[in-house]
Amino acid sequence: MKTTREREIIDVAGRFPILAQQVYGKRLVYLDSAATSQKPDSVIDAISSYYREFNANVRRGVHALSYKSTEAYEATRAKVAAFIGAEDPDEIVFTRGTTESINLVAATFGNEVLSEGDEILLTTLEHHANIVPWQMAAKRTGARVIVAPLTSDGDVDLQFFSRLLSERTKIVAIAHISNALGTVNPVKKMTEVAKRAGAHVLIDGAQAVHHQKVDVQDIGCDFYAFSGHKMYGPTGIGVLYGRKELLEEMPPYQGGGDMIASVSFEKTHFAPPPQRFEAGTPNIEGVIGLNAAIDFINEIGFDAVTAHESSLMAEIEKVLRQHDNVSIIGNPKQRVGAISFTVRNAHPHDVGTVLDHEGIAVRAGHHCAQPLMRALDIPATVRASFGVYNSVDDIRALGAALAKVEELFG
Ligand code: C6P
Repeated sequence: MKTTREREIIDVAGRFPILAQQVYGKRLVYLDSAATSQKPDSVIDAISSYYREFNANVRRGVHALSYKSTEAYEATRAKVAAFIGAEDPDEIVFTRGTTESINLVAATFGNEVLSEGDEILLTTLEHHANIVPWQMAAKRTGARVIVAPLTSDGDVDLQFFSRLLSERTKIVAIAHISNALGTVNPVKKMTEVAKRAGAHVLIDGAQAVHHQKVDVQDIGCDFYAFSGHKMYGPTGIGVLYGRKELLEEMPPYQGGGDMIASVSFEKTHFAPPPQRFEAGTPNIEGVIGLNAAIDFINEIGFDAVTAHESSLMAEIEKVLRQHDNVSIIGNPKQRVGAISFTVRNAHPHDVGTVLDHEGIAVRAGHHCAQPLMRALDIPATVRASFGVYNSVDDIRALGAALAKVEELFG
């Protein structure tokens, strides 16, 4: 017998047309949402109706279609602000994704505040997108990157983190949730201690905004970055939240159309934020799709999302523990959305391939977190990650397929 909640979520799964297919003659079980989520019909339809009904450039035209697209574009900014608890829609900058959001901050704010001898504090579990832009900023400015280690359970060592903070720390950049281990960082607490030390804080929320309610004002961070495609929205659209007074002081990231107040060959005056950071024709269809993705999440509600996903996490931990040859990587205090494991005698890529032939999509590799893999002393893991459309049946299918993996590599 299925519980009411399971039935509800199965209904949600029906809104994702891609999930109705079979692969290799098996029911598709999609457990790779941390790489990119699937898209509900409402997101697909919103993008389609934009192109069918009101495709026009934004903020430029003096015609009906352009008014309509501009209105939809700016309405999404307000919707995103409400979604993450920002005070003002002008604190929302549309980017290509988390990677571009972090690069924007590192290249503009980073250049302004960092100088020789300053420090940028990261943690061991960061995605490359929250490492490389800071290394580049450090190289430009003479600052250096320092790293807070993890405990043996895969949590950030908070005492060590606090000890690394000093008057030299200008920027702290931390993941809200690890894409590789699912570790949830206590970002509010970490922000509080970082701020007390005088640092500015950026949070990489790529794996968080769709799993739990995020309130940037409650967290107290200066910047918060995330991607549309991991939260049931389209690829190529992302968000940078920045506190207004900081965005106002920051120089532009790219120059071009629509980010200026006036241009002459002698001098250009830049537009105020957020336009200052949105040079060129933006990803309008992406913004329209993101709007529909937020509606989709709000319709389900975070209470239902977190209840469903924590029951999936409990089930997957139980199922993985039933396999003697499977080792779960890390045992963090709170794990959300993703879990990594290895199988004795089998390379993660081989495990991924066998699972694929059973219809199960997972990610195998270093998950763009090579320093984390090095710290864990493993080359790679198999990662199962999920979204609202997954069910306990999906987890059981993974368990049955793992039995085949063990048989093959036992
Ligand atoms: N992680 C994964 O399979 P983009 O590519 O810009 O949308 O997101 C980058 C990024 C930044 N931070 C975290 C914590 C992430 O998980 C990701 C993307 C995917 O884990 C693709 S590598």
